[in-house]
Amino acid sequence: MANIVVLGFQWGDEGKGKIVDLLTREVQTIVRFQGGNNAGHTLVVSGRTFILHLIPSGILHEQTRCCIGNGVVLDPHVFLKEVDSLIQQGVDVSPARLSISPKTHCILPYHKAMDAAREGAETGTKIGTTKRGIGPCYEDKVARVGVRAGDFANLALLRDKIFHAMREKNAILVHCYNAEAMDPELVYQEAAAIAPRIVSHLADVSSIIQETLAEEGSVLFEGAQGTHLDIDHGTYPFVTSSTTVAGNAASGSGCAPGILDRVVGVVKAYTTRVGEGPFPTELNDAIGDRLQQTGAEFGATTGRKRRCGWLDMCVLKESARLNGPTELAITKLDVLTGIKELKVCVAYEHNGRRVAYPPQEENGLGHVTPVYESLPGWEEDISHATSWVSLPKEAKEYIKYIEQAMKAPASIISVGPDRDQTIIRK
Ligand code: 2SA
Ligand code: GDP
Ligand code: MG
Repeated sequence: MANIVVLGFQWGDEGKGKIVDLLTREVQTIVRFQGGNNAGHTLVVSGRTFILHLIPSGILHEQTRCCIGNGVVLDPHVFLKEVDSLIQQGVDVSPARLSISPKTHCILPYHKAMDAAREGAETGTKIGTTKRGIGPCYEDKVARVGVRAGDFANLALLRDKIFHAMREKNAILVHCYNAEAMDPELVYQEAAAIAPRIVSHLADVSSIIQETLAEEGSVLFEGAQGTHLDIDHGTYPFVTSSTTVAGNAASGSGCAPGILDRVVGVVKAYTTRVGEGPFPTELNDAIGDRLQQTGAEFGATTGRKRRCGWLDMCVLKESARLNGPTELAITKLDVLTGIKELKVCVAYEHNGRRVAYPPQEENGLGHVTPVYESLPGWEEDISHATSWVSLPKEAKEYIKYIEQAMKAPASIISVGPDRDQTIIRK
């Protein structure tokens, strides 16, 4: 029994939700350890589509216990909406199956107001956030004025914390952004009204992990966003506000790093990005449009069109360096069908030198020129391929190229959104 970390190796939306759903068969417990409802994981099961933002993608498997770890930021109203929508679809989301760590920080309406005000401001850097209040909530956590899920069990404490945090927030909203002040009593009343439901899901996630291991079970740690959106290692400042790399699977859920056995790097067969920020292999041409349309590249949370481009091995090799993948899951290979010449970025020209990894200074990726190699494409429809041998020679070469550059085997190859459109290599 191995514990598995599943991570996005590009800028998010690699298809992590589908891969988590597949690997869930091998585990008993699933934990989300960072991010919040900025994530959007799409799962297609026998033609039915589920989009999950906060609740771990493993929830669709009845035998699993799903946890929201301390490293997540949780919007309690969105959480309950997602719970209700899953109940309507016949999924068991009772507290016995779905737990929230009391240490998880909560996104409240003033966090969303701050996010929207900053993104709408004329000055400052526009990040292209999802406007879900993610950054402001993590700011409060680090500033030690955050409201945690456990506080919903103590309404007097909850009220005090909301009033304290909002004094500063209202001053900023009004004086810096010319926005309306918010009423702390109203924010508190709305939170208090849902407190009993939130409290019913509180559980010690760290202990659940330990219990799973003690019973010889295993745990899957579900990443959100992607390595190059990491607050430290991503394309700062065009990043999300959490640590998205493998190391955080342990601290964001409350376990020791030594228990992480497998790291599965999810790699989309081309590159996409939503929001602002540098993207060296971006294609603003007919091939870019083709990838966007064939791949149905729209944000699962905001519906924004995703920017599309060629595969970037410099970005991927850095992800391998940061996360140490034991294996890869390569997704959306079917989307490349019919493109005669597939370009892959193998290095960058940067300040007159050729480099193999992203330059580390701020906006380094904004000042590189990609160096490409070409690989032959294939014409055959691969969306029903279920075995390695049934893939066209060129598709196999493309996969082998990625494996060699990243020094990790591709154990899963995805050729369509459905659970069944998958090649598992033993
Ligand atoms: P935020 O809201 O503060 O985390 O935004 C900061 C940057 O992080 C990017 N980001 C994402 N990029 C890709 N996918 C994400 N999830 C959704 C999805 C996105 C959507 O699955 O499609 O629907 O738009 C995600 N979440 C955050 C964001 O674009 C900013 O660049
Ligand atoms: P995540 O955020 O990494 O979980 O990815 P998203 O769910 O935001 O985006 C991935 C999209 O690609 C979803 O709409 C999936 O249903 C879809 N998808 C996943 N794997 C494949 C695949 O192999 N081929 C195709 N065509 N679509 C896929
Ligand atoms: Mg997504």
